[in-house]
Order: sequence, then structure tokens, then C-alpha cells
Amino acid sequence: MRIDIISVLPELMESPFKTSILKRAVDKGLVEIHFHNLRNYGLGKYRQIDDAPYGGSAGMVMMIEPLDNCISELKSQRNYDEVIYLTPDGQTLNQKIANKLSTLENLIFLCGHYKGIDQRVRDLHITKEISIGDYVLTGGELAACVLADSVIRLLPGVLNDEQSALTDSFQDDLLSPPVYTRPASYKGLDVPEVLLSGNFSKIEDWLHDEAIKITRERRPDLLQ
Ligand code: 6GU
Repeated sequence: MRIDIISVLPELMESPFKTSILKRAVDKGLVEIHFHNLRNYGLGKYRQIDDAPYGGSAGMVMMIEPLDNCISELKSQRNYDEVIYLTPDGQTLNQKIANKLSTLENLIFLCGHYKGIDQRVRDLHITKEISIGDYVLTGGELAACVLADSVIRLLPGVLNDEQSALTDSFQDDLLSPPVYTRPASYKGLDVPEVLLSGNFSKIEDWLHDEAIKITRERRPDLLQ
């Protein structure tokens, strides 16, 4: 997979891809991340990338020309499966979306800022708009990192067996059951007997029951 990330603040996204599992995915060549600083496509001496909105509302709007130049340049080099705009107006990210994106080859993530991008960029280039939840961030960069993380960890070879994505919360629309490790007893707090029993079918049943119980308590909406 290749992800091209367009942003005015690419430095905000460097460390996640230089650390731990995402770094290993990059080092193994399972994913390529390419940052594109929109400022390099800015207009004039001041490399302008935003301007006041027509109609006179508050805030600034990211201009069409730098964005169109940047995206068109990328598109001239390869075919992209999706051009994704990170915006609070988008569809809320969930596991199903991450699963679908993880099957694709080439993605562009465009990080929004200010009051958003000129509508014509959306009409011309954007194929998907994604939000990471109902709250507002200073820009799309952290959301782009969240989206990239959720997708990259699903690529074959990224996780090892113990970290397997198949038993994640949400992968089967259930939250995860509680987990325990040694010691079996700590200050009078005991690990549930069944987990020490060695009876794997009983353990499976117990874990499933706990997952249902927790999901019913915390996220009944997932059981609909
Ligand atoms: Cl994608 N961008 C911004 N600025 N805020 C958000 C978001 C995205 N998703 C949730 N809040």
C-alpha cells in the first residue's frame, strides 16, 4: 500500500510512522508513506494557500489552485483508489471502513485546515470524506494518523500472531472481554477460575459471554 498525505503541517505526522508497529510496517516495505507539504504549491511570493471566503463568513478557506496542482501532480503519476478528505463533516470512521481501505493499493489523504477547502476541490477530486468522531480538531493531521494506523495494522504481515487483528474489539461488533496475566492472585484479587482451568472450549464460551455482557452494558447499539 502507498499513502500520499497532503498537509500544511506534515511535521505533525512524522513520529507515528517512525515508532513501533507502524515503523516496522514501513521498514518491511508493507506500506509507503509520502508527505506533501501544501506550502510548496502555494501561490506567489508568500506561497499563499488560503484566502477569505466568498460571502463574507468568518475564517479562511483553503484555495483550489494549490490543492488542484498538488493532487493533479500525484494523479499524473499513478491511479489512486480513493482521494480521502479528512474533515469533521465526513463519514465517521469505523472498523468496516478501515477494513475496506486496507484492501486498496494507492490512497491520498488530504488534511483540512481552517474553515475547510474550496468546494470545487471536493467536486473535482475527493472520493471519500472521513471524520474520526463528533468533536473538532485543529486540523486533519491527527485524524489522518488515526486513519492510517487503523488501516496499516490490517495489512498482511504487519501484526504478528499475538497481536492478531481478528480478535479485536469491533472486528465482530463486540467489545473485548477482560484479560489477565500473572500473578493468579494479587492482594486478594483473583483471576477468574475458568481461565486457569485449561478447558479451552469452556474458556471460549466464557470469553464470548463476557464480551456480550460488556457490549450490552457499554455499547448496546452494537448489538442491534
Ligand atoms: Cl478529520 N478533522 C478535524 N479538523 N476535526 C475532526 C476530524 C477531522 N474528525 C473529527 N474531528
